[in-house]
Amino acid sequence: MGFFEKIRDGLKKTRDALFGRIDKMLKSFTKIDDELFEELEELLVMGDVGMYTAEKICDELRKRVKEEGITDPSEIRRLLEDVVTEMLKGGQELDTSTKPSVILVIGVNGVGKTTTIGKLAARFVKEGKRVTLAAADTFRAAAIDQLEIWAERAGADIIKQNEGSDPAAVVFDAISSAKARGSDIIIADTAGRLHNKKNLMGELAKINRIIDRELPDSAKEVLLILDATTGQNAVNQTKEFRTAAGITGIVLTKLDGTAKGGVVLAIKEELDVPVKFIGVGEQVDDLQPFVPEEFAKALFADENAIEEAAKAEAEKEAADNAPIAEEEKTADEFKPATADIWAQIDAEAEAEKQQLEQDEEALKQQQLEQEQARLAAEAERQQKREERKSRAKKRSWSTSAAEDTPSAEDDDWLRAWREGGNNE
Ligand SMILES: Nc1nc2c(ncn2[C@@H]2O[C@H](COP(=O)(O)OP(=O)(O)O)[C@@H](O)[C@H]2O)c(=O)[nH]1
Ligand SMILES: [Mg+2]
Repeated sequence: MGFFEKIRDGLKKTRDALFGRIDKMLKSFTKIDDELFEELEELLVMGDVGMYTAEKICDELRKRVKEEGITDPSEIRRLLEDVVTEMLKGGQELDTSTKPSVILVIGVNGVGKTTTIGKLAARFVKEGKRVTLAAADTFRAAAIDQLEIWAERAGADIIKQNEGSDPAAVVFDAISSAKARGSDIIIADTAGRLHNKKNLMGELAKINRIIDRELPDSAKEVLLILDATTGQNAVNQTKEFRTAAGITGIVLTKLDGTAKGGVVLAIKEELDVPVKFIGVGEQVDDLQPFVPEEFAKALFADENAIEEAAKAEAEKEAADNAPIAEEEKTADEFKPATADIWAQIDAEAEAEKQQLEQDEEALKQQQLEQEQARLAAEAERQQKREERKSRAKKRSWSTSAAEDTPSAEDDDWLRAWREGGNNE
């Protein structure tokens, strides 16, 4: 089955839901007016295209309708195909230009990371490339076994360690192994769930660091795998991973099982991350490079155009089905990471930790000094208060002492009072 047939079949549910409704709606209109665009926008939103992107598509359609002087609603379909194609274009190529190149595969649990890696590996091996897989999802033993099965199926090498081991160490070993064996491509699997999100992001950052230091001049792709059946939630996942991992592209899986294929548009337009591959089934050849024209055609073109495209593709495929020459493979012994390199990495981590501790210590010292200064100032104020008080006390003591001693006037008054006979 050719690529186009694959994606046509894979997108069938989205096509039926999204395009089926759009087609019906367009047929119910005799002229192009605001109401048509409003209904179209609503249908696009229902097809998981997203509000923002649906609006943008309709604005562009309005512009083109005006420019081209189109009046027939049935022409909207062709325009839609064009607008969507242009919207999706850009950044589709996977950069595997160096030897080795590295592809880091990330995403939440169950989206299809391991399956996608297996399919990718098979694709590269078929192109005559040597592939090394890194089983860096060490969270569960089953994840390592699953990747091993795919490695065998695809004819790829695999580097693994025990469950629970450091994922960055697995990636490191895979890089050393790939260098020794002359691998063309390293693909690293990762865990989709750890004890918490901070751990997961920290781990991905560490793996990224190892790749950057061991392969500073290599082509690197960080592919985020998204499950199309989650619809708009896929957009949110992209936002979460984007900051931590430096995503270079998306692989959208399980398009075969969903009518939410429109989410491709939302991802590209809202987040500006290109979709590079799409998964349209569980089999090894169910991963397809994402070609915007084909995608738009599979969604919006009429049946005749689709049949023609499929036929043309089948002919082309038959023509260039020449066998690919096997590249000579070196079989050098793989040397696991030497202790001194790990010592260096550990030393770096230790230095980082010490710096952190020093900064903390300095901060504490500073706080201590501030507190001491505050206490000293307070003590000084207190002393001054005491001094004032004692001065005041002295003053008040001398006044009351004076009051206690009867004055001459007092004596006169007392005498007068007594002599007056207390006549009140
Ligand atoms: N229908 C369909 N199923 C897929 C696709 N990609 C992956 N899967 C299935 O999704 C499930 C989870 O895949 P897995 O690779 O283990 O996900 P991971 O946890 O991200 O590594 C498996 O049952 C796969 O067969 C796809 O494109 N289409
Ligand atoms: Mg997995």
